[in-house]
Amino acid sequence: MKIYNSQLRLYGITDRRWLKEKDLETAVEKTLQAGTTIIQLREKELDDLSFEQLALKIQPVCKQYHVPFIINDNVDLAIKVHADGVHIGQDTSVKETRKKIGPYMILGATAHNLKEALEAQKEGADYLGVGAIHQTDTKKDTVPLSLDELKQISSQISIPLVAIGGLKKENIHELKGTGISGVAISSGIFSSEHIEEDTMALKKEAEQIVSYKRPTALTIAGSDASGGAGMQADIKTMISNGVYASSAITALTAQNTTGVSGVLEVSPEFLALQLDAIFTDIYPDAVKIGMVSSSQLIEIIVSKLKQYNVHNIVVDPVMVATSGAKLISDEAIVTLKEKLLPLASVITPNIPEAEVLSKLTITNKEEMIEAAQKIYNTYRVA
Ligand code: 3NM
Repeated sequence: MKIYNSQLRLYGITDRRWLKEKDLETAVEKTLQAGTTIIQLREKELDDLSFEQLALKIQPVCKQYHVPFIINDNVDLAIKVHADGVHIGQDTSVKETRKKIGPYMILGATAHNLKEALEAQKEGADYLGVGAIHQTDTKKDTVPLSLDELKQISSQISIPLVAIGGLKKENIHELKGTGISGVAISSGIFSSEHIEEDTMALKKEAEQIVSYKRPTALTIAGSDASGGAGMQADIKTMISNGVYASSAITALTAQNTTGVSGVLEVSPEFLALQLDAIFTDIYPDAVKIGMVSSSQLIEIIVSKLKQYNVHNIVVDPVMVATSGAKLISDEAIVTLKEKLLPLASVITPNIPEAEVLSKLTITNKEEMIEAAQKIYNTYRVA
């Protein structure tokens, strides 16, 4: 994910027409200081050169506050200045823009109804601006959108949404329960005589109304008593990235940084029970599979992944602990290769594991690439 829900909480859209501050940089800095989470440079009256010059002034301010810097409409300029993203309206093709900017740049699109929202999502938008909630002087030709329509869009769209159009601290509360990730505001911020104070009030209101689904991930792995690897390390990683973590344990291990002193595997029946419990309740958006030491356990995992139609599967083919201990039987390596790896979207072997999987020796970067290609071709990553 290139943009988090929290980065869309208070989306500031520039407009120098109403500016009370001496210049836009000062205004942007003030609003960022007070909590705006993303900035879009939208200056409809400027020619291309002046827009570019302004972009080069505003971009470093956003960088300083670690806030995404988005260019309105001008895709070529966004690419040229290495903006974090570009936001386009209905007059620009999402599909063509995505092709142009590549997979990593943030792409926002405006949608005025469910049909446009579904189309933009399908064609590669990362988030949507949906409105107009209220009439506004900032944009004259808006299409009115009711709160019921906004709710309907958010219930059918999985990428994050921000509401837009005439939003102010006095009316943001109406948006509670609509499923949006944040509010996009231009005049409410940039026409203010007290940008910091007003930004703080807007942010407070925005925090009250957002509701979003936290991404969920499951780790199927061994327990590492010392917490440096295994499911404990996975859970820490998931939590620090804002992901809800669930876990199914394949084995208990007694280990620390110096070695593994014991392994107690769970029974296949008990692993199946854990997986049923997880998949029938808090369904994971992604699954990561780590240490699974026996064929029988791998067979259970494969059958449950198929039964519950699981996507976004990451397989870490754990074979040898960093401390040197062997963590999987030879028979299980065969089952892992034949049955589990072909289900994976991503495989993350370390170098010794990549050597086993590719049957190649890896001593440099070129050999790493060769091994990766061979593993990809051999196991036909989904
Ligand atoms: N797009 P303010 S409304 C840029 O409905 C824009 O597509 C809209 O500015 C749409 O916060 C809008 O000043 C203007 O109302 C938002």
